[in-house]
Amino acid sequence: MTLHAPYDSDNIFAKILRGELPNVTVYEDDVALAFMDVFPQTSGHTLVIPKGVEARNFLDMPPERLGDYMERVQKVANAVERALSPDGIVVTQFNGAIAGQTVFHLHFHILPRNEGISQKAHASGEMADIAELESIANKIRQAIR
Ligand code: DGP
Repeated sequence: MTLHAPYDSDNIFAKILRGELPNVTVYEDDVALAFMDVFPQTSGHTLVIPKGVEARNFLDMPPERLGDYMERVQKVANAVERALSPDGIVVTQFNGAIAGQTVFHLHFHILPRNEGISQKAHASGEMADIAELESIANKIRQAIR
């Protein structure tokens, strides 16, 4: 998929937003939905996606919508920090397949990092155990402020 292309409303995250696919939600309001990544690179890997906008990537996002969305990304990152007390947090985002993007609805990754525990490969491997994701999500939900 190229960097510039029409928005595909059948992408996985659009389906999650329409309630057509399940997700383990940690936060939702009228601006953004945050949920657990089912192919987590680290324990607590969370995604934050904007609602009500057809943005494939960061470059597509209407600038006037960016501030509210980034505020939600920070809100969830702070909740992840409070809930899981990692040694560090990666906040990252990919634009275009060559850059590593695999789902073409804008999203930021929040990856808790801990000393001595390496990060798994991106968007690959085994799907996580949903009960385990629910347990982590519950901690993050309680830490949202
Ligand atoms: P990216 O490659 O930056 O587009 O990241 C897409 C992420 O989405 C990747 O870390 C794996 C994750 N992912 C793929 N399919 C699903 C899904 O159906 N549900 C959830 N929760 N995450 C998904």
